[in-house]
Amino acid sequence: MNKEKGSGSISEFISRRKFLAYLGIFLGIIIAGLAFLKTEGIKTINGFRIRSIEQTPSFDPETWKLTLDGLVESTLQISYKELLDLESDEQVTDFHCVEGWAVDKVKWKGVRLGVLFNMAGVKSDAEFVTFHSASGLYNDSLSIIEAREMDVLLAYMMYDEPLPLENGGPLRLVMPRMFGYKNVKWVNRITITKSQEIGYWERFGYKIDGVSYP
Ligand SMILES: Nc1nc2c(c(=O)[nH]1)N[C@H]1C(S)=C(S)[C@@H](COP(=O)(O)O)O[C@H]1N2
Ligand SMILES: [Mo]
Repeated sequence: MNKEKGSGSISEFISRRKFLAYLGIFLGIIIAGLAFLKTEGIKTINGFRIRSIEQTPSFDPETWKLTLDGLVESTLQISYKELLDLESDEQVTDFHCVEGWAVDKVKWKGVRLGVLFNMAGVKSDAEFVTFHSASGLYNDSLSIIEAREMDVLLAYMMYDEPLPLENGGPLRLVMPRMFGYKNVKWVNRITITKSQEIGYWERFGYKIDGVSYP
């Protein structure tokens, strides 16, 4: 009886030590994980997690150009200065990524697609529009009808400052109704097409409608 009681308290003592050791390891992993996320895992600017499959392209306002081509009456080449002189608009809209994070009430300023479409003259058989990143590696597309929705914007300002380069500066697409991946950063070429081009993430299974989950 005594023996049993004694070994019982010893094994209890050992398991408590084990328990504390496991707890220590567990807490260590959690703390290391949080520290990792804070330092290098996810970089955020204005609440945006920087999500880029490519390096941030360099930007020189003197040489930068936006091209609008494809099924248009006349191809457009717009300098950064000319872009800032176009009829502009402001809006406050939410931004959400398919991964589950969002930024509420982002203030944007930029140019409506309709302004550019009217300048270039969209041909009658045109139905879609592809937005290309300056890197040449990323793109995504909308129908012309979607691109003309009232809160779709080619943004060059965020919170009254020039759009930070990592957030797609000097120019990014803002399509609040659709997931982040539709909001192409570093747009420097917009091409009007008859059929819809499949975007970067859509080649990996994301939905082309930008609204349903992959
Ligand atoms: N050129 C380019 N645009 C892009 C991406 C990218 O990798 N390259 N990632 C997309 C994705 S998946 C998201 S969620 C948003 C993230 O925008 P942010 O980096 O400003 O937070 O940009 C989108 N636009
Ligand atoms: Mo995303």
